[in-house]
Amino acid sequence: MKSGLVALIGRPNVGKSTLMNYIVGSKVSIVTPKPQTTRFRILGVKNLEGAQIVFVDTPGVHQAKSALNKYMVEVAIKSIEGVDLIYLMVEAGDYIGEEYNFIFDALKKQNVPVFLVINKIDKHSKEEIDKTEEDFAKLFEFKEVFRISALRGQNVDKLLEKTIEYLKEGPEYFPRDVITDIPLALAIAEIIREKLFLNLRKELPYSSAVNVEELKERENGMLYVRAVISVAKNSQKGIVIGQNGKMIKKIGKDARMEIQEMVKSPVYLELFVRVEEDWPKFESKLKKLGYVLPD
Ligand SMILES: Nc1nc2c(ncn2[C@@H]2O[C@H](COP(=O)(O)OP(=O)(O)OP(=O)(O)O)[C@@H](O)[C@H]2O)c(=O)[nH]1
Ligand SMILES: [Mg+2]
Repeated sequence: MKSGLVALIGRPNVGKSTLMNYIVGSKVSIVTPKPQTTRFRILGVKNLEGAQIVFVDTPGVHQAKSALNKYMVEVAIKSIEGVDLIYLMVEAGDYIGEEYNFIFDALKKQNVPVFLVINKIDKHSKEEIDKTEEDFAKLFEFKEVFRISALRGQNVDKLLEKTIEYLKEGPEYFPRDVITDIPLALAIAEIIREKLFLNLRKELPYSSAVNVEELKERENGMLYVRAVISVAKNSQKGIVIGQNGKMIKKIGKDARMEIQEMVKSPVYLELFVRVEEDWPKFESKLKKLGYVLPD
């Protein structure tokens, strides 16, 4: 039996969560076209014959200013501590910004193999991909390099095969029927947050947090969910609710459909919008909204 932890790290939007979901075969981490979607460390378990790989999805590393952004980067950096293997994921054709100094410093501190995983090859030219590989290879000693499309699953089998080769003998960390470590309330809150990201524009997704405050199975088999969307400004509250409640209804419906699919029972979802003045700027408010560093 081989087992180990494999962390995915990289800039926002490169496709870390997409890759983890593809490998695990289930949507354990939310995905949107907007950068900075993931805010937590989320585990995804892949069971294979004779091996168990525990993937660690992380928030995108970026140049952070607000307390929320700093928290996200800290989660990412902290999440690679103690893992057995790291994938540095990049998008083909991406520029190498200053945040890479930070990423490479963190990688060097961990004395574990690092794979360069060049993603989104389905939408970039061979020249771009070659150039990306060449540029990154100058900056760090990667053990292996892969060119993949997480969206289409291209070359992911090869990546997995090599990953297993690098893992050591070890126990199963999770029972075979477990695919993630996040509790149901958080999984539901994340689905709602995904719908906020997909339906809202500009700074709104970045000013929203979601907390499930009540989760109860009713006698008729229906799951009752009460969730609070926290926004940073009074003016944002109106936008999230929308004219005649149109926006919040749409978000609620989108979320409810997906939650129902996940829990396989009817769901009654009640959404409330609360103003937590400028919450992304304050550490104390982050904690209150559940943004606590993993241990
Ligand atoms: N064309 C293409 N798009 C991809 C691929 N992988 C991911 N995407 C898209 O890229 C966007 C971002 O994907 P995510 O998986 O959320 O990226 P992430 O790295 O987890 O982003 P953060 O959580 O913000 O750090 C989504 O719209 C995905 O559908 C790929 O291989 N090809
Ligand atoms: Mg993500």
